[in-house]
Amino acid sequence: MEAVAATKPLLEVLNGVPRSPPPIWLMRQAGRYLPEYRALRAKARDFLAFCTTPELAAEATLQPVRRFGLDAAILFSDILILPFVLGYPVGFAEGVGPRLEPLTDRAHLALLDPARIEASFEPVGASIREVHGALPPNVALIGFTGAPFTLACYLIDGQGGAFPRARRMMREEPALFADVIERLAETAIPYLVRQAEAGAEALMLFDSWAGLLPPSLFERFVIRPTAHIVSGVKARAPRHPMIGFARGAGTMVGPYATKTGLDGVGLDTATDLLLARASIARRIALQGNLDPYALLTGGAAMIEEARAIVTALAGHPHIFNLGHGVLPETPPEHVAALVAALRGA
Ligand code: 1CP
Repeated sequence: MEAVAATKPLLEVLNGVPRSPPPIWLMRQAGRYLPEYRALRAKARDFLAFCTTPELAAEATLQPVRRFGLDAAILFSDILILPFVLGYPVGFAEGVGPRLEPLTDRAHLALLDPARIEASFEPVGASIREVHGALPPNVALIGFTGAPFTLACYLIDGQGGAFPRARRMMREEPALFADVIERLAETAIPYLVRQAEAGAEALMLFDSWAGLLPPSLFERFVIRPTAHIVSGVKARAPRHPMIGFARGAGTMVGPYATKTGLDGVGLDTATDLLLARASIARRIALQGNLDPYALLTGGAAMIEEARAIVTALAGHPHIFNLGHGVLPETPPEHVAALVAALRGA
């Protein structure tokens, strides 16, 4: 596998070296708030077709990098593309979100077929290769998937929300729930390794609903499977840094960073940076955590909040980001102003 160049600012920080100003990218940096995205999106039949057509996915990935000069591109895809690649019935309702057949039993579990990765990975690989070839030399490409717990939530409930079915299953049918988590962890490993082989230079796990769990279950369904994925990926792609984002981790963010082997940890909007910094080893990069609503509103208050984040993490390896994704109503000019202010322009 091609060695990862450590000269890109994002990769340097993930190797534990602080940089000033910090590298910048934004979760959901591609999307509906960009007019060029809306124009591109209109060319695809539906969201799944958009994600699995390499020319379209590659172009959507590159748009925000081109417009704002960000330090990272994140593959345009979705966390639910992993179950889709495994053969699970996954759909997206236009303008609403994911709609899946709710996973209720072992017959559904069998629809997450590890043998399918080999044959079905290719549109993802082709998108990554296309982006990799077109990126400016200082910009790193991030590949990703959903972490097992968050994917289990969408699979078991069939859609976003408060995930009552998943939260009952983990207590009422613990063996089935544990097997779902295990299957998702086992398949995330080759899915991420293949992304690395295709040209992704850093790998990220989104655990957007981790904050639903009490500490003992967070340990079991977030930390343990994440640690398993990290060691499995690193056995085959040891030079590819990994970032985890366990939204809502709260006081579990320290154990999440320490026990998983991750190289970087995403912090959500509610995280106190000084507390997080005190509980996380200096070698682990911290990513975050501007409130997406500060970006939506823009102006002097946004710049002030962004600078306070940079100050709080000065001297620690820091990747500037939001605490959650860009909101669709965000004026693109606010992103340009944020990047300019952070780069000292
Ligand atoms: O109509 C459209 O254009 C579809 C909207 C959309 C987009 C733009 C969805 C459906 N997914 C995406 C892209 C996406 N999703 C990316 C692309 C790269 C980028 O960041 O620029 C990424 C990284 C994701 C990850 C994702 N999907 C997460 C984790 C991050 C987070 O926001 O917490 C989650 C939870 C999803 C599920 C999902 N997919 C789409 C929607 C609307 C949702 C959330 C639905 C819900 O919970 O109700």
